[in-house]
Amino acid sequence: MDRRGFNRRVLLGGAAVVGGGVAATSLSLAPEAVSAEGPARTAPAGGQVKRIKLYAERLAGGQMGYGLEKGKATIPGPLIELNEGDTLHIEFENTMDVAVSLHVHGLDYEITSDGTKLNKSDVEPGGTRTYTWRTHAPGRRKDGTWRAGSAGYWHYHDHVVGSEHGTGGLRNGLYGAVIVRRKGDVLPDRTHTIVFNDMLINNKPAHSGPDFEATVGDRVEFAVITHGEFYHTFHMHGHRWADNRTGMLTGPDDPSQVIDNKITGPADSFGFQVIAGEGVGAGAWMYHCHVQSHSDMGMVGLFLVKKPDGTIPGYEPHEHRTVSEAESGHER
Ligand SMILES: [Cu+2]
Repeated sequence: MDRRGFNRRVLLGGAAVVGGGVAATSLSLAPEAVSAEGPARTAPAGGQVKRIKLYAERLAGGQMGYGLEKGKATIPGPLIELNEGDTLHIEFENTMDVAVSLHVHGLDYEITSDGTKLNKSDVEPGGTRTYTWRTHAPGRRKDGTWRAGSAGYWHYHDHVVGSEHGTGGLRNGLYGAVIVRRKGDVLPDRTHTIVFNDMLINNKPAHSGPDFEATVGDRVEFAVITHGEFYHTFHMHGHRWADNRTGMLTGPDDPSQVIDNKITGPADSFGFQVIAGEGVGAGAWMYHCHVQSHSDMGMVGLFLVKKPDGTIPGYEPHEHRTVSEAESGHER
């Protein structure tokens, strides 16, 4: 089923009538006004045991990546999505000529899945190891205090290449996003991972994106991670989000601040969803680090929001900039 088509409602003036009531619309204000109405798909309860294979591989130019299949490693590595209560067994194979590991933030794991030399949980060249990550829903402890659930925008990375902290592995591209959802969390149409890694984004050359495509009305999720030596400020043009766990307001009384710029330092991660072009229409919307010298040095990419006919007003791709990130988006 084309879920994007299902979720996308482009209303050409006039209020929509949904379920017998008049939809809350500012929809008729502009010809391209959009809404994310219609039943949003939501995350189910967790509790499943899932298994994947993951490979660490050398890539061209001295880079390294994680991949779900041999020969298909990417930077960032594959997006891993879980629901609170799920357990994930990762059969991890090291195809490289140096030891490597898998270390995750935010999830539950025993010390044997730490992914460090300290705990002898790394993987020698040619070796395999199963890492197990667990997640849990929030709940009350016996002592009456509240235990947070696992839901959030997290990430995984190598912890042994180059140094006992994986400094070389991180620099070379051994990182990826993990999203743990809570039952009822709204699911996006597509997810993109953006990693500010030193002065690069997703280890791409400066001034070369990555760019991400969407059509007006798509519900697009971004998982934003930072690695390396510097702090950055993530800014996206024309779109905003809530500074909370999901990046979305839970209702009119949600006190979360709505922002379009967020400071982020090494190993931080956050995420949010936007309705592409909501209230602003199609366009080549920049996202970039807002530390001025960093943006000037090329920490910038484009959120290419197309009209339903596929065009982007006012946008002419530069020769050096190709729309190439569709394949890295995690489509539902
Ligand atoms: Cu920066």
